[in-house]
Amino acid sequence: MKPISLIQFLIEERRAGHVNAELSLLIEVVARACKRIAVATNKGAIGGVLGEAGTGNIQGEAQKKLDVISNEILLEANAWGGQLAACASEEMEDPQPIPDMYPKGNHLLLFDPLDGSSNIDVNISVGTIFSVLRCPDGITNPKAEHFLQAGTTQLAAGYVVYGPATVLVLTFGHGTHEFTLDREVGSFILSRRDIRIPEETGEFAINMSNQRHWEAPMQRYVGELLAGKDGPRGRDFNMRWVASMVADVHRIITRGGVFFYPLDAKIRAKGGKLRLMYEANPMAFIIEQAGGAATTGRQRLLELQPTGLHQRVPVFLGSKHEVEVATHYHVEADSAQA
Ligand code: FDP
Repeated sequence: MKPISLIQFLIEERRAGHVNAELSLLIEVVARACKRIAVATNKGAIGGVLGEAGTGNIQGEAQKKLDVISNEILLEANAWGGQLAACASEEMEDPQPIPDMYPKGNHLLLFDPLDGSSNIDVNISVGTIFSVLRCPDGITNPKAEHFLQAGTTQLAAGYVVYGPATVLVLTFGHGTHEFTLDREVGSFILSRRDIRIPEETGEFAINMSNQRHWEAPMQRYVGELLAGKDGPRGRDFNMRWVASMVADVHRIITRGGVFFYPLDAKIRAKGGKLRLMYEANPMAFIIEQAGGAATTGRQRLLELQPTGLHQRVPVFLGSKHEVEVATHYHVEADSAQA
């Protein structure tokens, strides 16, 4: 079969009425920026891009040089295209308006420019996560409040993993599709159409070092997985934890599994570890479109009404059955306490 490039795929999606010209152009621009980030990450030490930037982001986390470089690449690529009203990023406190010298569009773009960046110096996969929303009607200078839309309203979401291969996974709400970067040709080529995540799985991902801080229902759920064949679940489970969310999610998209970043006593005051608007929501959209499930442990992630641009939430996502079991344990424990 002849390879299908991202551009061809986007034209097909336009013909099918799944995207309009403006959104399809926006995705092309984001994909092009991600190719530049792939080049920067691939250069590693010889590109002089590893190590700390010596600055902190708005969440008080140390920024890596590549966090800053990736953020600038995405902002610069998206400023002039005419599809956006504003961008928001993990690396910036407030949304960045489109400079007055460029035409404005009616989309809002949110991104985590380099997720898992604490892994970059040790040559483990990192990635970019993005989400596209519609700019509310009549708003020409969007502020943070205009981005606070539930995940169900996302027009598109995607991530790019910079791993042994550079891979883009994308949804417009009509299935989840994967594209692999052909480095010689310089284009993303469709490698999997309409991905389906198996509903059952024997593989889970969680940072076990937080176990003593978890809530009781999480202790119960993971305790049962660890008990394996002899426990109440009656089967053995295997654990995989990359500590780069994009890489963990990509494994789930490829062979099933579940990923948890639950609430724990250490992060309770912050609301969770992962960011709703540019990590949890786009991943939840991608996972649901591939037949998986995504919750906060208590409710469907995509239905959560955001209260802040950098809001953090607990995240449970992946193979449907396991997400449902873990969520059920939390809901059951809450109602027993009520
Ligand atoms: P990072 O801080 O390196 O960007 O998004 C945050 C994230 O990585 C996820 O990719 C990853 O799953 C998680 O944090 C790991 O955090 P901990 O090591 O604190 O568990």
